Amino acid sequence: MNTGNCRCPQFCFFIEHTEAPGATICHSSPTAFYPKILSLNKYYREIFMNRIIQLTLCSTLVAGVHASDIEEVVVTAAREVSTIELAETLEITPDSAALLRKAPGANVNSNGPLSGIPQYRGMYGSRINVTVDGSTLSSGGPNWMDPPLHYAPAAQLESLSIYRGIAPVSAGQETIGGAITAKTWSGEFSDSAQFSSQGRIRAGTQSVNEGLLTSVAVVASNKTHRIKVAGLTESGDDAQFDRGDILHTEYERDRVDLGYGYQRGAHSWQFDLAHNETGDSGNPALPMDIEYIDADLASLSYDFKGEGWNVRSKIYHSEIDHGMSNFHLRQLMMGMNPRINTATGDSNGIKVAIDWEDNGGTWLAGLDGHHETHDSDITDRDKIGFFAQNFSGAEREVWGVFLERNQQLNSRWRSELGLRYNRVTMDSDSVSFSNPGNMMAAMMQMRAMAFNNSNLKTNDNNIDWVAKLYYEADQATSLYAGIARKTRSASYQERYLWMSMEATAGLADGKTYLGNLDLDAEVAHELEIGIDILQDDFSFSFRSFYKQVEDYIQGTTDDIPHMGMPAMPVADLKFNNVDAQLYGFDVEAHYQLDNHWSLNGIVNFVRGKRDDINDNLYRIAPLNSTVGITYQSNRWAATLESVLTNKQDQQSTTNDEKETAGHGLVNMKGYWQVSEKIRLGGGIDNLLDKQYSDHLGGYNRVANIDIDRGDRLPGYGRNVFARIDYQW
Ligand SMILES: [Cu+2]
Repeated sequence: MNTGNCRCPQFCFFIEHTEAPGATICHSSPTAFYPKILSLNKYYREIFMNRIIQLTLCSTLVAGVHASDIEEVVVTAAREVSTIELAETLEITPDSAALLRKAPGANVNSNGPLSGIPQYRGMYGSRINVTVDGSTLSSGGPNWMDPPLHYAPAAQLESLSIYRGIAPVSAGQETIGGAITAKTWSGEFSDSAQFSSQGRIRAGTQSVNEGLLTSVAVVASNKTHRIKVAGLTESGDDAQFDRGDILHTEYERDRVDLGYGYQRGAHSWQFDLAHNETGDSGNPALPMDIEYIDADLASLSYDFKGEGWNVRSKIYHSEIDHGMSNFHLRQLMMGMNPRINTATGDSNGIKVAIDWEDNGGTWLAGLDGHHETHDSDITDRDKIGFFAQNFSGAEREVWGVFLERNQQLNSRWRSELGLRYNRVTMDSDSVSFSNPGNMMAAMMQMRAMAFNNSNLKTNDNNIDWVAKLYYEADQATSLYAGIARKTRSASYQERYLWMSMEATAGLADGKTYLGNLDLDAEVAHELEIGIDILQDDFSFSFRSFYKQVEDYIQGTTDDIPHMGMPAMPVADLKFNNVDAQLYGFDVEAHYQLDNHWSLNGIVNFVRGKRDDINDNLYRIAPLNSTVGITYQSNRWAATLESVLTNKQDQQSTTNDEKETAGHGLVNMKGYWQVSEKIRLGGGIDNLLDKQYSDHLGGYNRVANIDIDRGDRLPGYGRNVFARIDYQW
């Protein structure tokens, strides 16, 4: 093996003393390790990443390294981040959130094919901080038909990472439920003044919904400039299951991206533009379907690498226009009015972080600001005079400052300490309602007036802190313990939903909700312990957590105004502060049987319940496991996978949640590396065409002879997929 001019002796030692195929280059800069390791097979990469923990400080101190690169390398090493490398996936799923099931503790609340909402250890939605290339995106739709990962199509990603357990305070502003970072593939600067090109072309198809995917990304770069052009088009028909079609799960999305990077000396700049057009796409678990989502995204970042200190900064902007209806895809339900909801969501943000090092470790200090504004208007196809302002100029602004310290206490002990302060300011414009000739109109107008006359502006001052300790017991074993306080202020839906609606950021429980101007911020205290074992042919990583949440925001039947009689409340639920706790564990293990055969497994368990009353939390993933056996040869590999999901009978009574039966699925997939540049991949999901329902998949809201309304939506039937990747 070529160990190049590696400056870190331990690293060279590792490379020289393993037979890791593909580990041919050791760069002088530790930042360059990361891309190179991708060429290793997964097993060796795991070992590699774990070994890096031993040279954490070594790599930190050897060269001026990017804070985030270090963080990524180091935390992966410590099993603090689960990273899914998209180049290694074989699926053609349009929904990046669905890929999260590969990471321990993670799952997805699925409301439609492009609308997956990440769930991590029982928390989801705005409780999880999602960034795409460092930008925080606020969904445009009040029901999160476009969750933040909607703007990170799987085919364009380089990696999707989720912080394991307690996220560092630097990972995002509000990380009470965790933090996810999606990274788009952007190519590399080269070493010479000559321009050369790199590219990734991917085409795929699948049988379950006649899904098609074409994605092209081309980069021209030299050592100073890097220009990227990328395009994506994907579509699918309604998906099938054992007994028929799942109406409406069709989708279509097109996207173009332009990027320009410039680096000179210690300075680097990156400017990115993206335009996303999502067309007719179903959301069978929600009351409406997507007609369009037009989004423009822009960001500019500037980084400086100094001697022993670095600066990273970014500004970003996004504008989202979204239209949906309850009649253009699905059949209008009897007795319902044909309604059109148009919504806009704009967000702006800034992030600045400085890191520097001293003898004992690194400091990271930062400032971030994020501002979002939302409008949502409802009109009627057949009635010109009908107009309801669901949200009007609903604003949410968060300013945060943080300080983080990573310290090597001695050869065995390492710590991470973090402190963050967030100030959350929210406000809303006045709302209006008109429905000429309708009996209820006067009452609605009175409620709009009462809302407008309320004090709509609120402030929260939130403090987060994190303390983690790692102990390396021996060469192969390390122990971990962490405690944290994390906060989250109410979303604009939870606060400003003045008219009773299902606009709940995708809860999909079929309930109408009212917002609450008096909501306090959620405060979670969490304790987490873990053990990581890493031997040459065996790795095992276990985490157990307990989280107590004060003022958890949950819909309850308290304080709902009624229409003259208590038996006639104006909404099913109103957002209120309650108390909750979540606890559980997740495990990831790998066993290399010999040079070719390996076993991989994940087990996830979480329990979520109310503390103030005897009830469970809503939409919590049941106990589940994924076990795969892989045969890996030089040019091809094949995996057979079993996914077992337990029943969920600890469901929320408050949300009238239905229990779900357990099920088992068998999947298989594989690839053939035809040449250095061409790879063919494919597989069959749900090989046995089993009929099942995912507890996180919601209930059918669409007229469909194959599925009753109100029944749990079935999972997709047998799906044969194939994909070709061309990379240079
Ligand atoms: Cu929508």
